[in-house]
Amino acid sequence: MAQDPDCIFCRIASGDVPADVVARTDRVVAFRDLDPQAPLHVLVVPVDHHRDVPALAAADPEALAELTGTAARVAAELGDGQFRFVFNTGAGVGQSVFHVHGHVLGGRPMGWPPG
Ligand code: IU
Repeated sequence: MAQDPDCIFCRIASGDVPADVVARTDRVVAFRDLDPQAPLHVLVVPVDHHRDVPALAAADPEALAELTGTAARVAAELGDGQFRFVFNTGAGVGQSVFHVHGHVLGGRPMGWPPG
């Protein structure tokens, strides 16, 4: 499905719902997370609707590559270029919005393993 009218990230990507957009290409949009967990916390999403990162990789690998490049560009332009890139995949590990989104996190030291 290209767009799901009931999906909040489809609506942000189309501009229907406002967000603090920091980067945009034809295929992907990056916007600041509403509940930031680090000084830099941006979500990078494809414009088209895919429920999670494996689905995006299978359907449109070029969009996944562009999403990754956009994450790196945002981290370089808004931070120091170092970033943690997280795709929660499944409700059991914390995915709450089922439109694939990569969390770009940076600007503070981070522990490992993640909680
Ligand atoms: P998760 O990996 O699916 O749990 O991440 C969803 C994120 O989307 C979470 O960090 C929310 O704060 C964020 N978010 C947002 O930035 N804007 C929104 O309108 C909604 C969620 I809904």
